[in-house]
Amino acid sequence: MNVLLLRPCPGDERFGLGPFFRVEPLGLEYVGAALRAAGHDPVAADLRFAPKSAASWVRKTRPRLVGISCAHALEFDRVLDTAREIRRASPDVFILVGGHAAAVYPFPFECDAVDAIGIDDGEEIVPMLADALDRKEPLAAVPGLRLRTPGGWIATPPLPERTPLDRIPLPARELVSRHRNGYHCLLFKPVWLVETARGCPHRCSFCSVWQLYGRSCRERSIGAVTEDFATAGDAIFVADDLFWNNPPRSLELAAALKKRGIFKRWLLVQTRTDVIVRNPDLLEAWRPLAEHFDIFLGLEAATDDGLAQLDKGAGVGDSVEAVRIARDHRYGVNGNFLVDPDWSESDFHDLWDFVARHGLQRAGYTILTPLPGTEYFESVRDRIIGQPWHKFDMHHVLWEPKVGAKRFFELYAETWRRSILNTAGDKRWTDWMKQVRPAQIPYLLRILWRTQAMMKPQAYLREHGRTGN
Ligand code: B12
Repeated sequence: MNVLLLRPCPGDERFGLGPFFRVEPLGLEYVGAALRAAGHDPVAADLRFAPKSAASWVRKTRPRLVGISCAHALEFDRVLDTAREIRRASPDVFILVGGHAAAVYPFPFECDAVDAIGIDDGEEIVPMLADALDRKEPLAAVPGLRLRTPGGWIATPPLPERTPLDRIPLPARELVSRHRNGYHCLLFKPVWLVETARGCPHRCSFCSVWQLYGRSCRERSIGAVTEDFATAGDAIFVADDLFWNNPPRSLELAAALKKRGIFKRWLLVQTRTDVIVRNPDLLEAWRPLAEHFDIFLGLEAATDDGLAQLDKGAGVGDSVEAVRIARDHRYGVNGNFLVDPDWSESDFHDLWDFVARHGLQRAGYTILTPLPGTEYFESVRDRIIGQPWHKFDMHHVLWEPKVGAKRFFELYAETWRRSILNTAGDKRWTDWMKQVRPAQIPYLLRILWRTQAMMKPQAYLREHGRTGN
């Protein structure tokens, strides 16, 4: 069966660094590999690149099934627009929506433009759905779906067990290879996205990952990951929710990669502070695998109370020590703090002091946002009625901040001004220019130009007042 897999354009990317971290749709590549293994014929299109019209892809590929991916809640409206466009172009095609945000919170998609929503990983359910459509079998027997029926939306039975990641050992990267040069993370281009494990055992209140996967963690085999690293390019973003979660396995993986002669220009991984504090040997084992090695750390808060309120399960002592260990091992440390709309002025001052004291100018700041699929979302439901989905990007506030919108955005912009990205701060335009090759200057200028908006309270206030897209 011809199957069209679509990665839609996310829409509003006015804030944040989304456009500068454009990575391949790895989930669709695994789904595509699974469809191929089942004898189907998938085509994948990344609508962030031309041709951007979903309808033109439908006309070109004549699919019986279209799968649309939705990783982020901020994309809900765009995904629905894409589904409607396909419905108009080809009323009989079966339209399936899936991906993290759709699986964890499928309800916005329960409408006529969509036929089913995948509420689990796609490697098993998408080929089973394609088979059932092919054989005209009842779709209610296909597991892991919310399904539109003449009597309304129903849930099909769950998968008997979580899909083992080695069921599909390697993604079908060739499905989007025409876009490879468009995939980049800041100045690293092209970039490959690689997954070695999925899930997280912790229970941070703002995160929807553990809630979808029931705090489970699945790993790919060392052989599959080594092969993936060996065949991917020299700049890799590791998609794992929690890198180094299983220390013995991580050491084994580092040894296998070293044995295979793998050395990359750039690696980026995401992990927790307490994982680093408990396992400095892991940082030592992994560091020789890349020339530049960045760690993205969820620092989240500047006080133990702040961390406890987020159910982080680690303290600021861990943050400080993790940063020290990572720096000692020559890792680039990029952290993120969460700024709560319910903060008072003193909370901002605590954050600024912490950042200055520990030299954390490379950190970023996002607004604590109730993402659908979290208990936090359920607990503030009444405060966010009517908020458009594009505002769930962690750069908007969804209710009136405690100190008032105007003051909140002044303080938030002031927070960003303390970051390395502030070209009026310690690191000037000219200092940035000196660090890059001449050909990279126009792109760097675009990044810096865009990030300056994050330091202007008026820019946020304008957004705060907007209701439409
Ligand atoms: C890579 C990534 C990014 C990248 C790239 C995204 C992009 N725009 O290209 C970057 C760094 C830019 C990014 C940014 C952000 N991200 Co992000 N990101 C991820 C991450 C870590 C990995 C996704 C991935 O590729 N996983 C590996 C693949 C193999 O898995 P998968 O995509 O889930 O695919 C499987 C299933 O979902 C399913 N599936 C996928 N597609 C389809 C389609 C169909 C039809 C079906 C049936 C099934 C299906 O099958 C696949 C195979 O099993 C996820 C974490 C996660 N666990 O999802 C967060 C995550 C999706 N991001 C998140 C967030 C919050 C953000 C930001 C808002 C963060 C911020 N601070 O600004 C920004 C938004 C950027 C923007 N404007 O778009 C949240 C989303 C929560 C939510 N409910 O909305 C997540 C879940 C992280 C978290 N712990 O909370 N992100």
